[in-house]
Amino acid sequence: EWQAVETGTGNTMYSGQVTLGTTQSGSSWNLTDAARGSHKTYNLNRGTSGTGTLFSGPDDVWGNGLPSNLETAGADAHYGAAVTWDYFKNVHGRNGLRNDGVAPYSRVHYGNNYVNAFWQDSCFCMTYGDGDGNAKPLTSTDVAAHEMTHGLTSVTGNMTYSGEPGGLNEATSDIMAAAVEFYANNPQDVGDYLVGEKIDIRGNGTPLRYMDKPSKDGSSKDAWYSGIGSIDVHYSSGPANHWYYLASEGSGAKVVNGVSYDSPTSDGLPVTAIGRDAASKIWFRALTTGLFKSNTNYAAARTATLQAAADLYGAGSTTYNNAANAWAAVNVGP
Ligand code: ASN
Ligand code: ZN
Repeated sequence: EWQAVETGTGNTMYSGQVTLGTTQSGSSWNLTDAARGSHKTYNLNRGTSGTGTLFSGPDDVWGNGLPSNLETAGADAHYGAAVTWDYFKNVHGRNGLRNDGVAPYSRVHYGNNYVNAFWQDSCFCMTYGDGDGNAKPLTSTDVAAHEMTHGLTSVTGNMTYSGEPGGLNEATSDIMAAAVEFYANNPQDVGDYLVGEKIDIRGNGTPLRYMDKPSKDGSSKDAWYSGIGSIDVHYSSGPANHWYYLASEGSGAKVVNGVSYDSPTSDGLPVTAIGRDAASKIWFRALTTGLFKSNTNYAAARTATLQAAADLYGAGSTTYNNAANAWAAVNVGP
């Protein structure tokens, strides 16, 4: 029995036709990405435990773009994990979540009509439901990057998943999800500061979250306030998501990749952009070098990211000062 590293074709639901890392074993192919830590994608076939079966078949073409073809969600999840792996490696120099060259694995078709996706430390894996009517798998690139980033957070800053640290944990996943989507530069899924805009969980075409003005979702907060640690972590993420948008793009009205944003500031002062690459590098450094910790709250996240900005760009540099102004704009001050 011999195995070969292959490049397959994925006909995804959310990202059009993409290249997938696959493996040929004898006369069949499977979704094992040998070039990316042997990341594997499994079909749970509506089960809720174990790994189900590794996607494999008689050819190296995966899915047909429709959710009724069970390979389609597999292709999306396999692609999302690949671009997230590439982003961490090529942009941040991190060889896998634990920096050990080993990938987590992915499971799709979890349960029946299951409208969520999640990361688990226990299996070191990401899992995706098929959504309402089993017709909208939660396997878009930004959702995959969000869940995979939970795995990165777990082995680095590990911010406790409640209170302000929980909001920062969630924001870390949204921030890296946006960065990965821009990095992937997929024509069918342009980079944006929206989370989950492809999976239509609400059924009305609106995204799950907005980073330019988080309160647009009706629940998230645009700025820090003293009680923010008591709300759901997917809403207390708002000020950090807003910091990332403001730092990346600056305040005011703007169009990026055809999407319109308008980002007001809580102090009424304008914020000048440092650019998405700098904002992402600052956040990633704070997360992965011991600056973010299990009990990091908003005030500590400001201190940590400004330390990261000082390390990368110099204390008192323009980038440092604008990163600080973006924190002031979400009501996190010294
Ligand atoms: N999709 C959710 C998340 O990653 C799942 C959860 O709340 N545990 O945050
Ligand atoms: Zn999350």
